[in-house]
Amino acid sequence: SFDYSKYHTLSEIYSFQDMLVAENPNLVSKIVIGQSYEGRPLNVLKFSTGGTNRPAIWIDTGIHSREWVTQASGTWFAKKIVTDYGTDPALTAILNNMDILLEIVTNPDGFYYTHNSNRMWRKTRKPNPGSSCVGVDPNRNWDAGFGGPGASSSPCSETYRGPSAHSESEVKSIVDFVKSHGNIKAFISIHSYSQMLMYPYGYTSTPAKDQQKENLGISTYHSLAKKAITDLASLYGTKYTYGSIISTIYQASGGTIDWTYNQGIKYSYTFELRDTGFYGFVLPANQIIPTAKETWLALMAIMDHTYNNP
Ligand code: 0X9
Ligand code: ZN
Repeated sequence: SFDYSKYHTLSEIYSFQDMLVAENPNLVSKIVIGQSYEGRPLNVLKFSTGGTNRPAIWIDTGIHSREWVTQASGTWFAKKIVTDYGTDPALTAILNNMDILLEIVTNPDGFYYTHNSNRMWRKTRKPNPGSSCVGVDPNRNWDAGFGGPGASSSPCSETYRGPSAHSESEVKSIVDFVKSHGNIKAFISIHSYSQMLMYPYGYTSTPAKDQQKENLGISTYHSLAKKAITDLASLYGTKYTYGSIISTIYQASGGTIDWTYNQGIKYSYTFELRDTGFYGFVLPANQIIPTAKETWLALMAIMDHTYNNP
């Protein structure tokens, strides 16, 4: 009944999450990790076949609210996990040993605002004292090079870092969850657009330790990204570039995966999904399912590698 080929409102996605839990109680549960500035729940779907505090893979979509193909893909991933468990051997093996944690609407206040006021809203919706401009960039607010180049100190900027690291509830709730969980092995943060797959760092050009580690002459980090985008392209030929954030897109400080990597989560990756700018953030709905399907192949490559090389 849920139409994956259409964009959905916040309340429709909240209902979808509750329906998925209700229909698959032995596999899916909902964790509320906090609430947004405007008081909305920050929901994480937990896919688990049992155990206690199993090693986990984290996936988030929609931290930038206008990147609608990401939340739409997130709902498709949720359904795909439920469908493939027990039939796809690779996913089944992963879920028999690990949990998958999926936050589909990581910035619900912004997402609500994109539906009701301004389709191009990116930031949180917290007012900035002393300014008429609203919101903080939740991908500049993490305590990793916070305040450095590649973020703005101006509340009116689209890349405003905020008054302090983790000032945004939407960020702090994930920080607290990741720290208290303590067993997250892969952290994948999904944005759009640009068709890129990146790994740390964004705040510095100093290579991440795992980029330097050589394995038969090629860094595992780099070669896993290459495998993931090769698998992605195998479906429809969609071309991705890949590499560290700073060398692939631009310098960005206070970003999500730089923080998770510095917490010890080796498989920290970030995607920029379709397209390369023709439609940009306003990707037509007929590209949702193709985007989700091809991205799933890349996610499986990363998840399978994490499972086999924890
Ligand atoms: O500027 C950003 O935050 C990212 N691009 S976006 O168009 N999605 O806003 C690029 C920063 C690199 N880090 C991640 N993609 N997480
Ligand atoms: Zn983004």
